[in-house]
Amino acid sequence: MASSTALVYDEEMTSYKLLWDNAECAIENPERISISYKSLQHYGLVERCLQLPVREATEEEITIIHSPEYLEVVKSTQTMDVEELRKTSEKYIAAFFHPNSYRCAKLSLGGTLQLVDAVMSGDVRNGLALIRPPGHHSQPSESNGFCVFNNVAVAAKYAKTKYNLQRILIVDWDIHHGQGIQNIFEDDPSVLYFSWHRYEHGSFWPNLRESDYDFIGKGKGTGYNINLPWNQTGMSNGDYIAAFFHVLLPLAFEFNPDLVLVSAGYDSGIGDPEGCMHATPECFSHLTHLLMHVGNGKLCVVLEGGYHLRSLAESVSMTVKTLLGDPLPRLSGEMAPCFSALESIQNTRHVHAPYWKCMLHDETRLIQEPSTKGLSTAYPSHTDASTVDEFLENHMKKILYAIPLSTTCVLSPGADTSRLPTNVQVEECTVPSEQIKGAIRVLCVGIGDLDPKLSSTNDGKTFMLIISEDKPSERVHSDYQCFLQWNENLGEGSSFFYALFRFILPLAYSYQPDLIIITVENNRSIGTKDILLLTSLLQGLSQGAVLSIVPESEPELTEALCNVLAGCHSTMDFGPYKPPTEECVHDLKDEAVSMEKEWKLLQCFGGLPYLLEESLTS
Ligand code: X5A
Ligand code: ZN
Repeated sequence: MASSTALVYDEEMTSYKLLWDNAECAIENPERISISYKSLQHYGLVERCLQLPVREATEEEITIIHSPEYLEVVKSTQTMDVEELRKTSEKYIAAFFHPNSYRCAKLSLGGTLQLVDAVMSGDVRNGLALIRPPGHHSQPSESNGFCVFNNVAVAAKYAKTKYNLQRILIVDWDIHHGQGIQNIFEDDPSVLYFSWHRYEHGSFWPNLRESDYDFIGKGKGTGYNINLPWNQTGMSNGDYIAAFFHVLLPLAFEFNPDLVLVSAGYDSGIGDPEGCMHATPECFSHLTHLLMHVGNGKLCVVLEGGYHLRSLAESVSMTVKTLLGDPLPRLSGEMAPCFSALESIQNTRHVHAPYWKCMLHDETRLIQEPSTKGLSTAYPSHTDASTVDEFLENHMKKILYAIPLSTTCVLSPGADTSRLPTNVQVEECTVPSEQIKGAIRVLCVGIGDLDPKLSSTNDGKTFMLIISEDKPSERVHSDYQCFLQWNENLGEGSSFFYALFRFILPLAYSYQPDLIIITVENNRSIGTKDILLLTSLLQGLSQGAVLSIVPESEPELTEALCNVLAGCHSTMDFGPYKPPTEECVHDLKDEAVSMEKEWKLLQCFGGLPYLLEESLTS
């Protein structure tokens, strides 16, 4: 199994630029990728990646999506003078051509296809293409929004044909709606397209009615186009992570793609003059980490927008660092979605509920009159770019402290160690780790029947989450304790996704532990793969500090867990999707509703969030 990460970059893609005055287009400049590449060098990430050369996409590849007539137009720009270039550019919306545009667009697309080939052939596990021009706005016969060829859309069709793939997931975290990708795949159920975007009820570019949450695809593709419009600026880490937990991830795991492509625009990050959002660079580590678990880990991250140079460069670096398997920095900021984000999430969930088994038993209500409707979103026009530079300078220092991490496996004397990964240290006694003593907040996840009184404290220093077949008869009510009833006979691996994404992870991210202890009892009620997935995802919290305690009677689980803890992922096939039962969903909802005031990422359950109920009664 390939363990490496590919990086696609070529300086030649800096060889085109805007040749006349145009404030709208000026932000898409060559420095975007050269400075990002410098940042990757600065963090020592370039040499850790497999560096892939770019190549020109062939005409045949370009015309997988684009019309021959449009290809001829783009080709003809090579020999134009500035006046002709300007005239041609004006035929399209927010587009500009340079004599080198055609060459760079071919390299940009070719580079994307190189990445797809490296991932699909198994040469690498995942990778990032640092390219320009971007692609997601481009239409079959139109340049749009700085995009010439639709890199990700071509890549999806190319991969489907060449590798005979059944399903591809495209995650578009750029802050603009990738209307090009939406148009191309709107009636295609083999490509699930997810996009969040600044929308403000249609007042933000590209101002399309069909970017709203209720555009869900057409014909056979109905239900396979997921729009999550942001109706306010200033969305932060808590909003993005809530969108992943409550919208994207449950659907992505049900969809079970063979390949994940990310239209990775970093204009959704802090300081960006287009997005005006507040997500900090490490947020992209977490988004990346979560997506690394979808399908079989085949993940291609392809640059789209991103116009604040420092923010872009830091976010790109955090993405690559995560692709390489480094421990994640803690996600900063308040782990609570804002009210407007909750409304958007709820509406998107509502319109998709009829099409997805994982939402079969959800009670979702449509919010017809979002609180932001008719309001002009008054945001401080632009946060000063240099203020953001300063902020990022400090912020990155704070989050990038190095924690030397290794994995230790403690076994009873004489136990068989031959099947453990070689980078795991084996010890024969219990280690009262310094990390445990020093930890401020410990999340204990007990799988199987456990006596909650054993480890229960109510001082906030420990949180006890028990996943077992039966609810305990005697129950202590506490903000730091909860029970999740989950039954083995519901089958291995399938329906547990629901509990994982909609409950366990939101809770864990809200609590923000420094250390996670997972204990597995003999009478566990969830499957081996469930435990592995849970462990791997929880590693994204607590900078990777996870301690697992497994009964000696489970050598296979021990071996597999050691692999996960040591960062040697293996592909996990969960088999056909089985939806959660109605009982489980209702049970989980009750639990979530009782805890959402304290652990705010749990909001988004069922009906109206408590905030609204409060505002209605007052
Ligand atoms: C790729 C991308 C944005 C175009 C904005 C035009 N394009 N106002 O981020
Ligand atoms: Zn964008």
